[in-house]
Amino acid sequence: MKNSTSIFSILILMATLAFSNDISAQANGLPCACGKKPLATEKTFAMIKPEAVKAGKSGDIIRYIELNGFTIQDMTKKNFGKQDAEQFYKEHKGKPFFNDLVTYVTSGPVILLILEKENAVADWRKLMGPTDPKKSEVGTIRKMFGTSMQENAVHGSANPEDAKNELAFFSTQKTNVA
Ligand code: RTP
Ligand code: MG
Repeated sequence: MKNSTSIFSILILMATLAFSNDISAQANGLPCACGKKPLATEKTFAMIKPEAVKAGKSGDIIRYIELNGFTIQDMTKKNFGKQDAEQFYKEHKGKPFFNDLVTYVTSGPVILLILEKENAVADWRKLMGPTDPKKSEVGTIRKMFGTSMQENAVHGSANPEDAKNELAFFSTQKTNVA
């Protein structure tokens, strides 16, 4: 009788722990094993741009990224060469700001990141805010850390196709130690 009571108590304890884990996961906005299918995560590419790195803002930006539910899956600090920058921003070749953009992005070290969470590509663009910090909403990174249309603190992949290409670009940058 005593044995069956203690087995029963252990079962109750296990069920309570499982239930409370689900509750705390939900309270933190994290995916939980609540009997539902776990949410699929997605990866996106991010970059902290030279003026933000130079100004010592990268720590605050990374903290803010994590506070918004992203996991830093990988990260590296790099100096972009001219060719890398031209290749990376090739969609803008021929636009009036292209040469300035290449000069800017090669002006100092950048921090390249792979971010992971469900809906990472769209959510990261949302957290960044629009290109012009003046048009960005309160709470976006560009509003808080950007200073001009060009010096807007961060980059993010525009869509899942760009994310795929830029994640591959990250791998080449990480292995290519300058
Ligand atoms: P990003 O690619 O860096 O995430 O920025 P974005 O999508 O918001 O903007 P995009 O049109 O792709 O422009 C790339 C970067 O070029 C600089 N820019 N300068 N002076 C200008 O008119 C101008 N326009 C764009 C910015 O650094 C912009 O983020
Ligand atoms: Mg862009």
